[in-house]
Amino acid sequence: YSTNASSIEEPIKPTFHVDHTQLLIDGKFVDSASGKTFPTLDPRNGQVIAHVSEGQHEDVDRAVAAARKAFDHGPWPKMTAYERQRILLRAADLLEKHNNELATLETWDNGKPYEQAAEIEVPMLTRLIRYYAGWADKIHGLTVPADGPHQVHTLHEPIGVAGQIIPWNFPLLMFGWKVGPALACGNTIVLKTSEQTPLSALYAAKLFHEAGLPPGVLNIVSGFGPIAGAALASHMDVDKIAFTGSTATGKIILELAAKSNLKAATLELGGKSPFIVCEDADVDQAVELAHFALFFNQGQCCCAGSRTFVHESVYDEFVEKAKARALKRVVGDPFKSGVEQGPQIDSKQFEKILKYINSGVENGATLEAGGEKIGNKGFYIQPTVFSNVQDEMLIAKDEIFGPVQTILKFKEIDEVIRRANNSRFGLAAGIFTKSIDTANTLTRALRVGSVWVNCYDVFDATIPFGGYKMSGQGREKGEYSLKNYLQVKAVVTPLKNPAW
Ligand code: TXE
Repeated sequence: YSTNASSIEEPIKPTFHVDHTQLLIDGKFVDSASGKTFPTLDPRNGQVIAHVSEGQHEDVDRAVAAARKAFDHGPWPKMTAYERQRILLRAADLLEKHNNELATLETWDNGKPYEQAAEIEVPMLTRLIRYYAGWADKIHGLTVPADGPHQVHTLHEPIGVAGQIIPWNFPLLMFGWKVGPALACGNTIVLKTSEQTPLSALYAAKLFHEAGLPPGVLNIVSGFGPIAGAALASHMDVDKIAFTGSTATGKIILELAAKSNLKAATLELGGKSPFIVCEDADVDQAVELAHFALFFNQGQCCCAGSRTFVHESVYDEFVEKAKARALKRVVGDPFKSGVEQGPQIDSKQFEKILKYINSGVENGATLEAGGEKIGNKGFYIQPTVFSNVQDEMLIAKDEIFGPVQTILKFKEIDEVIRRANNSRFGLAAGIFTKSIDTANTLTRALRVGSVWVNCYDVFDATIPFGGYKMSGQGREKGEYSLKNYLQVKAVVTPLKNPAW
């Protein structure tokens, strides 16, 4: 790997003052009922960025009560769709205006390259909010041609109070994927951020209020999963819960939803996505794309292309070039221009990844590049490449969620279909081929929610995203996500004169 060691030893200090650290309830920043706070840490050196109010049961109750009131008494769900749309468009304008502040918070709290946050992720959030603003006045029901003398139509109504729990890998984008469709449909929200990255969503939510969002419509509770998250998922006054995170926690969420009030649930969970390089592939391009598919965002992507299947005819060349590319990856302070990879989010993830790397070595995979931590400060890990990986190794089965590429060899298309599908996950897949027939065959055979052919991680606001199998339930983004936040009411009236 290529690194600027001094940039890791002496992190750049952001010239930005963190102002919003309290809970956002009923349109106001407030302390938690207990007065407790928790530190949010800079992954570059483990130092405290800010102390953030810690929401617990009582705070979740307060936030849900505010959201309930804002839903039941309005004005939000009762406004015209056009008024809601205008507020969302104004919010998007403010997100755009404060692009760099949002990106600074994102990089500081999460460790991702600033250029990635400022040039890709915050603009994607803005675009996404505009996309959902566009939907606000295009949500409508159907006229139904029922048998008998009845006039039948459906109303598409907001579900009510939506509980939303998000992870730390894309704090702002996950915030957008959740609040965009929920607000467009007229719901009110209590959103719990991840305890690792509470800062950027507080700032973004403040901008929504500046844009004219009425109090109580969007409440943000920072806090820990088993306390604040569990209180939200099991709350009797929450009508819907949306979750992104690990498969293990997803199971808990579903259980809490069922045991409380059977609230509707959508889940976006882990993955172990295959990236399949066929024999006709341009190896240089395939190497670059496979590298991006795995290493993007420090490897902390639910849809990371984390099983790189390469056809035997190009395998050796691919491994050599993948290794060379990983060795060239620029690791360093994410605030520094040109840096491709920053630190992992925290010590827990850092240790987990190093353990998987050890298991790969112990199980006999060939360590081609990396394998070690970098420096003594923060949570930096060398871009790591394993070849000769076998399907039954842990590194080929579990979600590592770090910069560790595992390269497997295949011979036949039928064989790679079987092996790619032999996973409890089914989130995404990449296919790299020049043959339309191979692409079509693989596209239809793979049991996953997204297939990227000769591309990867294309995350336009319009494209639905979600998992098969244990990668989740439901779809986010695009028109499909509206369904998560709408009830359908059938209205039947007798026809006085059926002849007409
Ligand atoms: O996830 P958790 P963690 C995967 C990835 C990673 C692993 C663990 O493999 O290594 O999960 O990460 C909240 N009730 N992904 O521990 O626990 C928590 O506060 C209610 C994949 O960070 O799933 C946070 O807000 N909520 C993933 C959110 O759940 C609970 C992104 C996610 O945390 C809770 C992140 C509980 N009992 C990790 N326990 C993806 N799909 O993109 C925790 N939470």
